[in-house]
Amino acid sequence: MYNAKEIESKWQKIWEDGSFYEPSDDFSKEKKYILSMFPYPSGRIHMGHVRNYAIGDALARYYRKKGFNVLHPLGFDSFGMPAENAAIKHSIHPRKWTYENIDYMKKELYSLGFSFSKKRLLATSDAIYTKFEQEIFSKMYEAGLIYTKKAQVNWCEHDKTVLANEQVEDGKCWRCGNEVVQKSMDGYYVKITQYAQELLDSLEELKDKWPSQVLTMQENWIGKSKGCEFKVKIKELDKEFSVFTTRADTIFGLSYFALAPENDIVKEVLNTNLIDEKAKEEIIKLQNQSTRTRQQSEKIGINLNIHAIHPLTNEPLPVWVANFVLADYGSGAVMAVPAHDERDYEFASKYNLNIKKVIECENLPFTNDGILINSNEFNGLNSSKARDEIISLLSKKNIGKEVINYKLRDWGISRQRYWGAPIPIINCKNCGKLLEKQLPVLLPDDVSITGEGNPLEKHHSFKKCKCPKCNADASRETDTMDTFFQSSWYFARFASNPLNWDKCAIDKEANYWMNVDEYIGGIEHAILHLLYARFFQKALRDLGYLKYDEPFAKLLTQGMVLKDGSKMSKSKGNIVDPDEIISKYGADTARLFILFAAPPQKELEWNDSALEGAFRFINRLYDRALTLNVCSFDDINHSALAKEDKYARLKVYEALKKADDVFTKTYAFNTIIAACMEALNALNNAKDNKVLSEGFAIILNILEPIIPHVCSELSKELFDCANNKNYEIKEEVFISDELKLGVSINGKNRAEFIVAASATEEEIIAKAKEVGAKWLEQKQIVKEIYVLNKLVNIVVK
Ligand code: ANZ
Ligand code: ZN
Repeated sequence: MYNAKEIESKWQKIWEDGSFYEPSDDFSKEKKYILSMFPYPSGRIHMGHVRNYAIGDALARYYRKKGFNVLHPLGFDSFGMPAENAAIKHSIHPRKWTYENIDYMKKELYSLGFSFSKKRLLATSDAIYTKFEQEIFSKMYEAGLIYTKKAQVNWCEHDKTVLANEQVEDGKCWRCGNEVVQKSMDGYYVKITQYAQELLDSLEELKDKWPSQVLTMQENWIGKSKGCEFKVKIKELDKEFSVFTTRADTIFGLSYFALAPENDIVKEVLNTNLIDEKAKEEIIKLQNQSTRTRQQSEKIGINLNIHAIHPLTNEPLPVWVANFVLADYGSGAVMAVPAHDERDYEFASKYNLNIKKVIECENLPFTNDGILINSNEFNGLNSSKARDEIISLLSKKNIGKEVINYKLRDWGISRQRYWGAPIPIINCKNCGKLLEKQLPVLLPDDVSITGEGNPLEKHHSFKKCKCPKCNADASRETDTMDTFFQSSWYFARFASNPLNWDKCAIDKEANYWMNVDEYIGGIEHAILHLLYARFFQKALRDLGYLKYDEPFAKLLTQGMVLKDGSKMSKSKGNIVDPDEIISKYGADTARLFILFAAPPQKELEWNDSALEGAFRFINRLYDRALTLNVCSFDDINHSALAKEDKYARLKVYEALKKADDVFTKTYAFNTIIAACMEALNALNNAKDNKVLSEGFAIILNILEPIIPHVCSELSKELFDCANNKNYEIKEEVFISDELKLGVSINGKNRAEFIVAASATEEEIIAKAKEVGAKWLEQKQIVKEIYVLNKLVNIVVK
């Protein structure tokens, strides 16, 4: 009887003791670097993890079997907020919480038989990881790739703390319910915008290797737009401001200007009597809202009671402040053309502003390109031509110029929290900001985490230090880094020899292993993580750490695991715990179910009966295998076999043929599993011992990456070997005694027919004409061509 527990713990021990899953340092071998995104140590693994790692493990085991040198590491993305939340809620130290979770999850993952390298296991909160992360930070800082600037953060006045976006609920603090305000604070920024164009250009390299949807998301996030920036003068103040537009062709439809609440002109107006107190209060309220809140609420505006001069018609136009204008895009000011822009239209309708049609159209707003009307000398031009001409007119007049804008913003990495990698900077009142010389700068353990303020700020000694330059009393930076900083280079760290991990951030061996050949993870990381990692790769290349331009050669985004139609989550109470599945059915059943239930890219609906089906299949495979009378099968005489045996072989080799395609291209593991099931059914009717032995050897070989324990066990039992050889396709299996051929007339497929494989060409053509007689009536045959083993092509007049 199949005993999953016994078999699985036996094989896990064999694999572990034999260090089977450590990559070799024979760099002459062809390599495959298979990486599933590393988990956050939240406490227990969930079905999403099982799916993610079952896919990666199947690929890793497949390539090992094919003779590749395989790197398949695992780590933990172990800094971040949940550890601090646990500290606040359960008064447990974040470090303790994190490392206990890691220990537990490690056990869970190993109990699934995943073939991770043990020597490369890392947690990003390890001191040694922090040390080299701070080194990378320092190199970037020196290269000008990291800088500081003032920026808006969410601030709770009651808790005296900065809040992450997800800690702001309906504009209120998640802990105390106080209204959240925007506060300007110094922060550290990574100059990812310096690489905007390259990040866009090299998406080309990833075409057909990454899901196209992800490429589009990256492209939109970078958001390149070509447009025009021009200046306008204000009538009532001796001031001007710039606007950015991608639609210079609609300039004659301009009917008002809209400014971001942060625009300098708005601040200027707040100091005058041009608007009343009530209007001023409303503006300040807008300024205190986060960009997110502003964008989620309806369009709101306040008339500033000033006018700006249209650059071509000299008409004075009203200037408003509006919540939909972004402070940090373009110049934080919009030339509003309500007839041809949705947002402007909504806004103008609400506040009764002028709407002027300047592109030929039926209904407003009309936002496409078209033919210009009501636009003086530009009437009749199409939009694209008009844009060029209007931009060149504006630049001739010295009012404007062509500019390229990116939506991509520099990446703010300062977090005012404890459980993160400290930013290695010292602030000296004489010398300014200086890099720490002694790395790593580690977190003190004796902190009290209450949710109020930044624990590092309040610590008795962490801040105290001497300036490395003038030796004056100085203070250590208390910001820690965004956890995305850690996940932006872990893959390069894995690629370095662990024996060098205490010597450098990334060693030379990394260039052998990089890039990641197969990267597997959730679609939720389609934008930020992948973009930051791509940026890091390029920056690390320019800093001399690595050679390649792109970190992930291929990307597979796995679908979600659902139950009753919605994502499995604790809050919905629809979690299925992998541990329970493993203890009831075993790891192989869990792996088989998850890879069989749906193609990996698609959503997977949980199904208890399919899980039991997977278990039954393994049982059948096991029971049947042990009844075999195994013999050597090198010399099967195919043509002498009985019909059932031939058919069984055909099914076995069909599965084998499909396997390469599945593991290297389509990842449709469900289809290869189905093919093995079919083959196994066919083998039920087979009688020949050689055929049966061969069939089981091949099926166990194909399925080993998916259900490794039971396949290893049976291979050992039956064949006394690891059964990891490469079975060759035997063409004779596919040649049947009969041929199925097509008849095509003037290139159109018309019919099919069957002839004996021994038939001559003449006989075949004669038969084809007979079958195709209906289409040959009253036609003259010009040509007859027999395409070997495929079809007869008849050309008629
Ligand atoms: C006039 C106009 C007319 C516009 C029209 C669009 C349609 P993309 O293409 O996404 O880059 N814009 C400029 N700065 C902005 C800001 N800080 N906040 C919000 N919107 C801003 O968007 C460029 C367009 O977005 C610009 O072109 C501008 O509106 C608006 F029929 O100018 B347009
Ligand atoms: Zn100093």
